[in-house]
Amino acid sequence: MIVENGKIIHIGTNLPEYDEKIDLNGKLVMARYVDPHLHLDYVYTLSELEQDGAVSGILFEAIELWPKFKKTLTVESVKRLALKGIKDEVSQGVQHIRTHIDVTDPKFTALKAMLEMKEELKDTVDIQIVAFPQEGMYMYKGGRDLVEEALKMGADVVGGIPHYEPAREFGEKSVHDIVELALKYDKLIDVHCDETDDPHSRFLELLNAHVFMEDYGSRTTASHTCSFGSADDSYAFRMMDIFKKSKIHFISCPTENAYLQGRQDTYPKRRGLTRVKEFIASGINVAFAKDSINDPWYPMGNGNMMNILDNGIHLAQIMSPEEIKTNFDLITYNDARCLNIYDIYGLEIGKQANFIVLNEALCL
Ligand code: 17E
Ligand code: FE2
Repeated sequence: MIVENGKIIHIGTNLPEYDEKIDLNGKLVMARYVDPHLHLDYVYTLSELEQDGAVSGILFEAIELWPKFKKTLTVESVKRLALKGIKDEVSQGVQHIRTHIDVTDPKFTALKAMLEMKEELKDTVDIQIVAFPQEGMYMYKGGRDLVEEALKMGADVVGGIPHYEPAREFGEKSVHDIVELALKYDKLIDVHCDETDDPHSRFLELLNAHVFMEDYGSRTTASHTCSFGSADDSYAFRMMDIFKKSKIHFISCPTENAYLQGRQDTYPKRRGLTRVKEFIASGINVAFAKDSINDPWYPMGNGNMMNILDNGIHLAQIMSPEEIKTNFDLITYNDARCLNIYDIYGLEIGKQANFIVLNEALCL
């Protein structure tokens, strides 16, 4: 590979002589890891803020606990803990992070911290910020307007959490708001969508229909979509036809949702995963993400994307010889598509010369 001015200009075996040569001794050069969904304002808050996390392990309990944590945050504390999380990830090969930052806070403490960090760390890691209303656009008074303000302050992506709104109608209203705000401010969309086992939670259907009609699917991601894993097959396959048409992206957080979902099932217990295998088979873009490191939702975690991939391919049952060939894409190329950075990303001529080198050679 020949690199010039930060770009890959040549790939092959018969390369011309060049000024500086680095021999990697047969090690494996890989496209950089991408973590497309991480809550950097939450990382390490569980241990460091000395509060209790969700005892039940149920998502909604953790959301109810969060305001107690949030009250104690300062710009400095968010930056200190987020930096720990970023170091965990960057030291293990992650060079792009999309982070959901809670903006249901009229002081925007976490957002201010993250906007500063994005700028300060821009030579080390690329950070996309989602304006995420953790406590809801309507469940939290004025939540929708706080999202709009966060976009004006510099957030890159519109977030939402329709399944947490107090009634279906308000969840639907929030989906309309999300798309309208994205169009108004020319932002990407990434929604915490149907993060529940309830098969009647169908905000994904509305989000997808909306972005399909606006021709905005390739700039939209639906995160979690756990309930789609509980949906009836005839409904699911009909929906997948329309996902394909809209070009919407999906992000699954396999370790997080395996931990959080299925909690009110006795047996059989659901795995909390969306239909990763079927999305791949249907040509719908799906990527894996971490979601949490040591927060009220999830006590464990580190920045190792290979751990996410390992767990994810087990839970999604994607290990046939054909599937294994594209498994790495779930923490690299597919994630870059969600982030809309495909024009600069990847081991190809003309792309940014950022990549990782693994010690082990790959045996296929
Ligand atoms: N917030 C949320 O709504 N869902 C999650 N899985 C996390 C935060 C980690
Ligand atoms: Fe999340």
